[in-house]
Amino acid sequence: MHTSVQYKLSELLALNPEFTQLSVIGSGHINSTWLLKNTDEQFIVQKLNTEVFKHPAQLVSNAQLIEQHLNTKQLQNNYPLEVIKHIATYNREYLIEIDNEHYRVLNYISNSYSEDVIKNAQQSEQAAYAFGVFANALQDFDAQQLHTVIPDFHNLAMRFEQLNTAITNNIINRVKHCADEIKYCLSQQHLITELNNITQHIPLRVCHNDTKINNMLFCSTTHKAKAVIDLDTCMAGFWLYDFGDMVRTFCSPEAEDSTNLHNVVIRKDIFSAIVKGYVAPLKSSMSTLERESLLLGAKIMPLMLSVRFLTDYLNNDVYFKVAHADHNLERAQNQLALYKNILSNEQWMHERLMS
Ligand code: ADP
Ligand code: GN1
Ligand code: MG
Repeated sequence: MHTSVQYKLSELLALNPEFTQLSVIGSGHINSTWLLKNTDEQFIVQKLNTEVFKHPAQLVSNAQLIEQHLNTKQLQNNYPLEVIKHIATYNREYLIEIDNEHYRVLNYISNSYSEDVIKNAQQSEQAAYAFGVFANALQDFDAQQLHTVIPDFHNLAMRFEQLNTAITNNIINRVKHCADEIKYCLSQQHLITELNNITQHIPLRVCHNDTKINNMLFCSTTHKAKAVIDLDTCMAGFWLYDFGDMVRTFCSPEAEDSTNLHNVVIRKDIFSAIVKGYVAPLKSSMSTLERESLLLGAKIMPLMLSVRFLTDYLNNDVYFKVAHADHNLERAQNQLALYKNILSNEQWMHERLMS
């Protein structure tokens, strides 16, 4: 972060800029996040990616409405996790504009850590339980209040359309490098129909929509789940998306961009722990069909991310942050390996989910 921005931010937070230290934190693909330390205070500062989030004020408004809802639950002893709170500037602004960039400040959850790869089944059950508790706490939240921050975010048909457009445009001639991956993705479009058929019969929910493992904070002392973070994509949706994204990001022993593809597999103990943790707080609200639909989510999410990573690779890496030229292609290959492994374990997963 540029020193002049650091100065301005400190001033807006009524902190002495001389004592402000910023360090990059986390590994998110969209926003930029820093830990701000100032003598004995700590905050999270985020620069919002306004290419992705075109209306940052709407994003902050959504997150604040959810924050208020969860705070109320917490006061009633109905929400056992910590709530991420927005911090206002001295002039009571929650969205900060400096040099045409948008920032927001959040309370820092101390004594916590996030993971990019789940270590064991206990951690998996903890995180899944916390995402389930979060979903349960939002059951009486009116989804109409939320702005659609990214239209069609989990619309699989639209994601395929975007891939087809990128293939047609082929702006930097990369189609030839991923012809097999494209062909395979396009052969899986029957999932669009399966999704449309099932979603006609299950309720629309308020979803987190980005339940990847590094959007959970764990307590450094007890290792229990401590807080659900990254509420940027909270919108109406189906629980199958949140379940599917947990399966996608918890189950493989390899990171999302690992090229060690033979090891990109579903760890069965981790999957069982997700089912146990997530279903417990939601069981009484879920029909058999909705529970069954969760398995479709486990297929949809890795396929959708393969399609999104491939699309971005073809579009010259304009959406997800990349560290090198083939990064998005490698992510897509990783997600396809996971998707294929899920297909080969589908029957076992179904039995485990419904048992
Ligand atoms: P992104 O949108 O880029 O994914 P996140 O909101 O997920 O950003 O934050 C990135 C990382 O920063 C998280 O994975 C976590 O390690 C850390 N982090 C974010 N918010 C907090 C917080 N309130 N307290 C402590 N750490 C946090
Ligand atoms: C992005 O911001 P982050 O890293 O938590 C993306 C998700 C993807 C994920 C893949 C707004 O999440 O949809 O599933 O990368 N967020 C947005 O790792 O597109
Ligand atoms: Mg994140």
